[in-house]
Amino acid sequence: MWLKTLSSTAVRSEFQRQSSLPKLCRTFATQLGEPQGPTVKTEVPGPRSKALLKELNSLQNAGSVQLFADYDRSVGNYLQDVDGNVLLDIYTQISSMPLGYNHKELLNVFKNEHNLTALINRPALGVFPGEDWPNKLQNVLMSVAPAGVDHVSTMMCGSCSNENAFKNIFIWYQNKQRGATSSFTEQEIQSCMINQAPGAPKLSIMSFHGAFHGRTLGCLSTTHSKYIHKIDIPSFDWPIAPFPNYKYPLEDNVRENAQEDARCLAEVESLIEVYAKKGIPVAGIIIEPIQSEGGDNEASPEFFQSLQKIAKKHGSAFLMDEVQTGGGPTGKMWCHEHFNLESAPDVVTFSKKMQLGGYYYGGHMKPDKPYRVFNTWMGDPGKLILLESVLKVIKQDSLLKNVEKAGAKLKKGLIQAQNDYPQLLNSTRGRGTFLAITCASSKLRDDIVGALKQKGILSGGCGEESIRFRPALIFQEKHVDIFLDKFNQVLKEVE
Ligand code: PSZ
Repeated sequence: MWLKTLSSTAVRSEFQRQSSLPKLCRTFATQLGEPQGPTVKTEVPGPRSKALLKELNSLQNAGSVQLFADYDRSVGNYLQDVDGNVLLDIYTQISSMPLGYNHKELLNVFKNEHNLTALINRPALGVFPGEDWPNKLQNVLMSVAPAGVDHVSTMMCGSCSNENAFKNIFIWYQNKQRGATSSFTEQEIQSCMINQAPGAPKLSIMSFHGAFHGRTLGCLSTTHSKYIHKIDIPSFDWPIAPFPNYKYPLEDNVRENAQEDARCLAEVESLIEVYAKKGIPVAGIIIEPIQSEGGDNEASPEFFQSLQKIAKKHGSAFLMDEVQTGGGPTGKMWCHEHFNLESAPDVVTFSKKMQLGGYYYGGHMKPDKPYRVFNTWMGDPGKLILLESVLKVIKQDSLLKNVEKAGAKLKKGLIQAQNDYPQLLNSTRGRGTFLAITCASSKLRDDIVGALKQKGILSGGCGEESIRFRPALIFQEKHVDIFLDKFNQVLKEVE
């Protein structure tokens, strides 16, 4: 009908040309192998990306968009953009693609009709789960659960997982206070409805400076990486402790860094006491095993061990946010497995590489009544089926070993680059391929990330001055070579 409104035949024939183009020319990733290396045909973003950006900007603020991708033609470690540029992707959709683009196993998942029905008939899992849901949770999510946690609740995204984990912690904390009487008082029931104590108690979640735990309203009170995430949004008065700020290389600064741990831990304990006195007790402590958005800040296993002890001593739940670190990029399924904790964290949240959000928790944290942690979808079986295949490939192809191997080579290359250009780079750090390097300034970091993109490498920044490495688990030594070659070209140029 709307075609009739196109008056000129020229416009009509252009429309027909464009609409037939993709059908005639389209080659899908299924027919393509992974490219040998990046190819850059235009500046990035190119003209087609820029035109689409204009279109999108008329509908929303699209200022964060870097380029438009052609997901039909992206393969493995390579993302193809709409201008035909092929980029080696070491950022992978903010660290959320475990097997890269269009992995064969994942393309096959929905060829199975049973799986397809799970995708189409998205259930409200809290009320009408499918017959195989308990079995899938057991065989997929619980098969990779961190040792010592035997429960799981699925959610939609990272923020949603932390948000609900906080609620779960508050419920647990209040039930502890009630002791044997698990029923609510009339006063609690009445007061919670008007946001007042005792039904809506003053409780807090302790977080760390530099942390990122999501942008939803509760999570945002524990996020402290960039002001733009927080400004104009009301926040809870919850305690914020210092996160260790280490000197590198670690092996040359053992004593100073141990002192730094002690300083931060003392502050944690003092803040717990201050907030207890203020009448806002710390019900839980949330921490990332490596602060990701905040700049890939690491803390030692000893720091985490002591922090867990402090949490236990004060009756606060210990929540590990593995949204970015989880799913294998550090060489273990969960980064906190590197820390040798004396017992499991009370709660571990996940999302990103795990395909769906959620949190693992110990049985002691299980809410006592239904409907207390609840929403419509409570996760997505379609994503769990994808995760099932992801985990199968991780095992079959020994991808955690691959991460260690590729990561070791990448780390060695970064250390070499920092030794070659000490005026530009320092503080190479991280585990597996979850690595970062600090640049001499914010501007230099942005220049390097920008120049890498023009050479066909899609990387990302974190913190003020760092470049972070977040390749897929299928990133191999040959990809490291390609990256290091381009990286060294860029360093020569910006020197
Ligand atoms: O700017 C943003 O909103 C970004 S950039 C990277 C993230 C978010 N990461 C998400 C994230 C995370 O890294 C950690 C440690 N915890 C929670 C989240 C929130 O996950 P999403 O974005 O899925 O809500």
